[in-house]
Amino acid sequence: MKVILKSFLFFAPFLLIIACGDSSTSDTSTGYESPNPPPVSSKLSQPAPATASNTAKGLSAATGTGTQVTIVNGDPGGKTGEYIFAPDVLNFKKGESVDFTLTAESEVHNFNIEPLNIDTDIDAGETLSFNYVFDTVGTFKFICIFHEANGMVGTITVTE
Ligand SMILES: [Cu+2]
Repeated sequence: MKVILKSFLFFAPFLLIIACGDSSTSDTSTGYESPNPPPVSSKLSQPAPATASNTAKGLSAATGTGTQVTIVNGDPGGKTGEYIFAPDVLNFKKGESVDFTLTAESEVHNFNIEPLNIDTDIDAGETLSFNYVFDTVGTFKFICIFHEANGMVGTITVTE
């Protein structure tokens, strides 16, 4: 009796291997992997289709109701043909809620207003958006930290 049990235990792993081998050759090679990945990928893809542009990391999502400002982060490989913010001069009223939409042309760019703690990178070809309410009156310089020396600077003026 013990010998039979022992031999069954010895052969059991082989039987499993054979069973797995049979079904994996009749299926595609991903047959055993497929039950898990789909839920993961569908979770990841959920936030993306919500809007055409993604929210910049660490900033508030665009409201869709504030002042809409679209800025192109230009570069020599893009339509603008130069390192530039287009537009580079913006004027707002104190308390104004602004939805920014930033598009990087052919390089990685950045949008930084240091005193307001606004700092986000924008990957090449990517569009990011965020909302910001300007509560402080003043003149604020915005820059691309990568291309400030190349002239990627702009000015936001907030008045009463
Ligand atoms: Cu740049």
